[in-house]
Amino acid sequence: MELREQLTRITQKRFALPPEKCGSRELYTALLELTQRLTEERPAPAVARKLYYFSAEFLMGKLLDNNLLALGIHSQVKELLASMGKDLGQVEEAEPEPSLGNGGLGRLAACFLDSIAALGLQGDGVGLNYHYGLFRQRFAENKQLETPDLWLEDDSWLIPTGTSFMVPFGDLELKAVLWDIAIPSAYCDRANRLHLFDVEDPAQPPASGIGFDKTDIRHHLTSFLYPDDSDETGRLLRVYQQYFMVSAGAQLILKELEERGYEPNELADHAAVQINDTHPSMVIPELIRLLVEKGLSMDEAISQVSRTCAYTNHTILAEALEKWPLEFIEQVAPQLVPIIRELDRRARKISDDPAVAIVDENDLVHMAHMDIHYGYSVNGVAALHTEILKKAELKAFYSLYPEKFNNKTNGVTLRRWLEACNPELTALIDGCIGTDWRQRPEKLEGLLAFKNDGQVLRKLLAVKQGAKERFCARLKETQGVTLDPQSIFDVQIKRLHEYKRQQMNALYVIDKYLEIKAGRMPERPVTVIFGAKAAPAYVMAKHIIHLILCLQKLIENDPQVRPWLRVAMVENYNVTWAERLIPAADISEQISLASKEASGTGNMKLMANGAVTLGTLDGANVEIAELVGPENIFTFGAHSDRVIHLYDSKGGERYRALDYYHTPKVERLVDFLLSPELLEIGDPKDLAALWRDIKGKDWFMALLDLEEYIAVKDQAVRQYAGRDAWAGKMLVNIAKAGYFSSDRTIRQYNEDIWHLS
Ligand code: 26Q
Repeated sequence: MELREQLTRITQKRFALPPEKCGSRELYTALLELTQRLTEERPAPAVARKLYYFSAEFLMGKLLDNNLLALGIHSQVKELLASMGKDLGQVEEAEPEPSLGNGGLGRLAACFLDSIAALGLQGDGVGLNYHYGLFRQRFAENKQLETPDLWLEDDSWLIPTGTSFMVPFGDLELKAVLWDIAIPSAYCDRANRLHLFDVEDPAQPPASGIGFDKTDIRHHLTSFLYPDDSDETGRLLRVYQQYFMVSAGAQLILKELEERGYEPNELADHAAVQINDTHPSMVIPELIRLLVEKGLSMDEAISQVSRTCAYTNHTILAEALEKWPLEFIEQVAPQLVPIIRELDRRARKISDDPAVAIVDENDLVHMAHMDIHYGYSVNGVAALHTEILKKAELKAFYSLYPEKFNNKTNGVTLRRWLEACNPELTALIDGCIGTDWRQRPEKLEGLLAFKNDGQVLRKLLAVKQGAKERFCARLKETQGVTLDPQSIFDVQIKRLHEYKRQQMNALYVIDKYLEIKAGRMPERPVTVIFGAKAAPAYVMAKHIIHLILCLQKLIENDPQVRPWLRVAMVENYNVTWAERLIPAADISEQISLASKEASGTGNMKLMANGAVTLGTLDGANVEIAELVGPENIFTFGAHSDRVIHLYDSKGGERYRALDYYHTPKVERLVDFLLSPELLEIGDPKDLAALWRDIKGKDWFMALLDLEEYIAVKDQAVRQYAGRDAWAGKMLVNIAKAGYFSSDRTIRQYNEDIWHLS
């Protein structure tokens, strides 16, 4: 049936209207239904071994655009709507964004699902159907306020499956109801699934506010996505969530194994489980428990599970490595306690080093340790990160199991992060090198042939300019902020965390402000754009947001500075904003303290859209620098070895913020936090707390790298003026971004870890 006819049938049936008479909301719902139907017709890929990607977060972003592209009907639908006087972009505005993730880890899981499907591999995601996604952020009085994000509507991408499993907790039993989101493959006529479990009787949303009764597990288990580890509340509920997810997921695996005609003692041959950080780690003892229930001996069960499960580490921040009190597990899933103790006992036979114990002397269960002993693969997410794991954080494990350790440098799906979010750049690339790069992203290197082609370079600059103008229009419309699209867009977009050092960028802004006040103008006007949410209980992160918003206000009201320097913080930064901002960025800020950012993935998206990185040699920045060469990236800052040495109490040369504060330049910048200008705008208490912290502690060493950062950024601003040379840098960055396609990453996971086909 023709598309027009299908769409008409749906709108007539639902709204008794032809599509021409429908508004965006109705058209969105109709296209949702149409897309769902077309996807449902697609079979799953079928091979001997099936992957289950377990993750507490899947930050999917809007799906309509992505799915229309994957189904190959995007341009048809766009034209069809246009013929009715409708705009697909406008229709997409009606779609709520499912924000079932905090940041990098959740978005990586979403990119991976896209790539697994694109490559035609058989692999499903397993997670939770949170009713509230990540909170919505609003700014009032230069501070962050959180409001609930109720993303679920009657019409959504969730497909009811009719499947459910009983999950036995210590004090109650709950039914886990399975909902699916279809993941259509971009290149073959198949679809995988994202399985999201929910409680049977979820609580109705309260009339207002974000709070709820955290002890009402039965109704609230899936209410809420945890806004990362800096939020200490409801830790027990988090353990309930984790067990609910893995128990239902493990039961699903064993049910599918049986349906595919295999025995429980063949699990490892037919299933692979990837554990995305430690949040799903209890899947290991749970699978062992279920296999023993099905008649396997403990030895057999452990052997099967150890050849099924593989673990990905995403962090080296000690405070983010999960350790749960055994008594929590005793309450939530007492049936796992003897299994965990047995796993610990066996691990202690392999090594008596307390550093590798699963249950420590304080009866804390180290989730990562369980994964490493009883998983067959341990991977980091960028080359440097994996090396640090092997040499430092997980050194004791590396000497026990060197063969388990491997690196899988992260990647991003260029279908969303280039084709969909930047069709203008995509068209320019296609015009230069054809369209094969979609399935062979390394072919983007063909662009290097155009490095000295003035016409292509000018087109590239024009594409960037267009994206900047669209972003400005959008920001004006939504936040009433007017920016100058001719200025340099210097963009730092990521969760707010001290180690990511947005505070250092704020100190750069202060430096520029003072320079301009003294009559020294930058080579070209600069707009420093931030997008960041702070975990609601992360006090210092909120102080940093406050500082940035105060600087924004200060400069906005200063006619002398305003033409040369602007600060803009985008409210409620999320996937949808990222899709608008990334095409518009000139400079990509990746300035974490070396050794602290496991990989970063925003760095890859920005690079693919022609932003030039200004970064430390941290995470995947190291690999970006190697690929593009020193003339196409701006690097600065202490190297990871030195940083690790400065943290090492045995090193004798510990970092002292005060030593760096007491230089004429740095002192002036830091003290500006307590200047009359800022105190007039901001909250003196918050500014003073941040000032004290930076001066007295500065745990993530912003002052260590500050002066070099300012110098290198000034250099980038100067180089921007040479437009052709800058466009050459942009082109090289795009050309080299193919390596960071998540298709490459997933091929490597499959070849080295999953062996699905
Ligand atoms: C832990 C305990 C209790 C509650 C929450 C959490 C929690 C939640 C989320 C801990 C960590 C996270 C998220 C981590 C994360 O996003 N890590 C990022 O992963 C990316 C993908 O690999 C990397 O690119 C980033 O460098 C890394 O910071």
